[in-house]
Order: sequence, then structure tokens, then C-alpha cells
Amino acid sequence: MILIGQYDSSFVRRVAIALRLYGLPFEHRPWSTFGDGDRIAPYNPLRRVPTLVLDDGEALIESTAILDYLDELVGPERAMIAADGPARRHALKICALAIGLGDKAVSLLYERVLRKEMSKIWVERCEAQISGVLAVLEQERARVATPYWFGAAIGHADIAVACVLRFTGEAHPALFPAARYPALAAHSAACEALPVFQEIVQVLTPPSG
Ligand SMILES: N[C@@H](CCC(=O)N[C@@H](CS)C(=O)NCC(=O)O)C(=O)O
Repeated sequence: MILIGQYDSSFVRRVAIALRLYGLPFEHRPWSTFGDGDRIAPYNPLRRVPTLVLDDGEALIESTAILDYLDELVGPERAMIAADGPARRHALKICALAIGLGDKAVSLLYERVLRKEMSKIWVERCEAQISGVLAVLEQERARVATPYWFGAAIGHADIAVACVLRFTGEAHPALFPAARYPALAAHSAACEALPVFQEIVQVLTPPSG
């Protein structure tokens, strides 16, 4: 398998971390969505990452769909998410909030670095969405007494949240002050201390206009 995309993307990073934790070997092509758009396009016409190219040439897109495939590969016993029921729905919701937060953090970053003049209404909307999701995730994480969101073992929700917190903190430090979100800050610190998070990491390099 070939994973396309740089690890400063929270979406690429969450997929790479899952691949490593599942022990699935992969090649990494750290192509930039802007600088290497023409190389990505044959695999994904959206020119977005992560894109995972399977051994038979099939290309999977969207981190959620890619992880769904990886879960299928390793089977329900090893999948880092409940197979069904309320626990699965809850984990998927946490993942969806983390992914939506990532989408908004990316949009806001592009607005800041690619536009000559920012749209006030769009910036304010993104900031409200980012802060709103952080507040909900903080509340939820503060209620959890176990080391990870759904017990003693790390899951997709933990990884998705930790990856997007790092991205948000680097892209928009003013929006993620650790003192306002102590449970999330602790979650982030615990995940980032794990060897797999330390191995799969890249300081954010924003595109330039
Ligand atoms: N929902 C997608 C988001 C992927 C995404 O936004 N990737 C960014 C990099 S962080 C990208 O490809 N940006 C280029 C673009 O959207 O044109 C996922 O979960 O995979």
C-alpha cells in the first residue's frame, strides 16, 4: 500500500498511525497537495490527501473510508472501534467532530494564507465552529475516567482528536489555549508521548499564496 500525503495533515497522520498500530506495511509518498497536485491527481481527482493506493492500484480517499477498509483488513477483534451498537455510534461521532474540526481549521488556514483579503464572515464562522467543537470535545473528554476515550486501549477517536488538536494548535494557537481545554490538552499530551505519535509527525508547513 502507498499512503500519499504529508504528516502535517491531521487526516494523513491519523491514517498513518492506524497503519503502524495495525502493523500494516506501507510506502509513504509525502506529496504536498499544492506543490505536488499533478502527481496526486491521477489517484485522486480532488487532489486531496490522504489517498491510499492499494496493491492492485485501487485508490481510496477520505480518512474515514480508508480506516473503514483498514478495519476490515485486520478484522473486528483488532479494529480500533466497536463493531456495532451505541459504542460504535459514539466513537463515529467523536471522529466526525474531530474531522469536521480539522476541515474548519484547514479552511481557516487557507483563508489566512491564500487570500489577499480575508472574508470576515467566513473567518468568524470557522472560528465559532472550531471553538464550539473544542468545547464539546472538552466536556466529553473530561467525563471519561479511562486512559482512552473508550477504555484502556487507544482507538480511532483518540487518534483523530489528538491529531487534529496538534494541527489546530499549530495552525491557530489562539484558538486552542491549553488552559481553556485542560482535558483535551492532557489527552493530546498523553497521545503525543506515545512512540507511534513521535515517529509519525511533521511540523505544519502552510501553503503560500
Ligand atoms: N475529509 C477529508 C479531509 C482531507 C483534507 O482536507 N486534506 C487536506 C490536507 S490537510 C487537503 O487535501 N487539502 C487540499 C484541498 O482540499 O484542496 C478526510 O478526512 O480525508
